[in-house]
Amino acid sequence: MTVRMRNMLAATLLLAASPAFAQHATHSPAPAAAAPGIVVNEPWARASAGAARTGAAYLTLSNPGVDGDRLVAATTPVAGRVELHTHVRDGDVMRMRPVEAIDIPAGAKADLKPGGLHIMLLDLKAPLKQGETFPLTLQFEKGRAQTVTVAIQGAGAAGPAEHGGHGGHTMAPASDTDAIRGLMKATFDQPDNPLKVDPLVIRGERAVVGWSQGAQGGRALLSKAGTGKWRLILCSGDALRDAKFLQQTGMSRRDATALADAVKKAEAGLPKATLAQFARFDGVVMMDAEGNHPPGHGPAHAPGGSGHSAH
Ligand SMILES: [Cu+2]
Repeated sequence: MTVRMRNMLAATLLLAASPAFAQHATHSPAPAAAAPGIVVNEPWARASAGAARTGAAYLTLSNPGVDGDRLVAATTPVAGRVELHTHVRDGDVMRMRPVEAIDIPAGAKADLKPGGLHIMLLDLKAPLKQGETFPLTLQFEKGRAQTVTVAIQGAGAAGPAEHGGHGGHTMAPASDTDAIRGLMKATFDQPDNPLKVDPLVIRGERAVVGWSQGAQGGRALLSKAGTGKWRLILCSGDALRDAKFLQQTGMSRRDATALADAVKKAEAGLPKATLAQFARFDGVVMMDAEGNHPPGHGPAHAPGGSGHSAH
């Protein structure tokens, strides 16, 4: 993950400056066109994470007619490829699997939502940015194709209403745990390569989390000092179990020791493989105040090389 995370962060900055996506921002977020046949409601997508080349779109398909129909394909200019996916349980992990079509029986509806059926966007041409929109064309087996405008919500959004307009509620202030997990996921999670954040150790205004993503892993140091809002300070490996290192990040010796001890205690029962995964993150990658990797920052990320896709 070292090289990948570094590149992901660096690529985010590059892509953020790319105008390729701006054209889609001009589409007004009009409600889905009403066409005979299937009614499409609340198309939305999550902002893509970092330089992830994948995203997912969600919506509700209602069939007021007397004949069943099926969504058989979708296309969008923002993605090189689009697939229809579902999630299937594999042990205690949810995995995505392509499906040939999504059934919308007569008088019924199909809900495409996180953790279930979704429209998978592959080979994204630019990151999906919160607040922007993009067109998505849906092909039905019987009804005519419809193009809808997909609104991009925050990376951690759970549904289309989170950002208002539909009487949606404002999320209650999350607990520290939820806030940290949400931040980590918003930064690094990918639809087809979910990030696992565990264990999560909080001591005062600092936190150390272990994370794993596929075969990769590491630890992250977070702080809410000053603003009261959790932010990522740096990513590293075993250094974040080390009181001396923590002290170098600006903690008092006492706090650093307490945090390091708490991390060791929280990780005591973990399988060796997991600990080895956390240790795999070599070096230290500093984040700026927004949790982004600073451009051109020091030797920590210099040898990353190019051409590594985050996907
Ligand atoms: Cu998928």
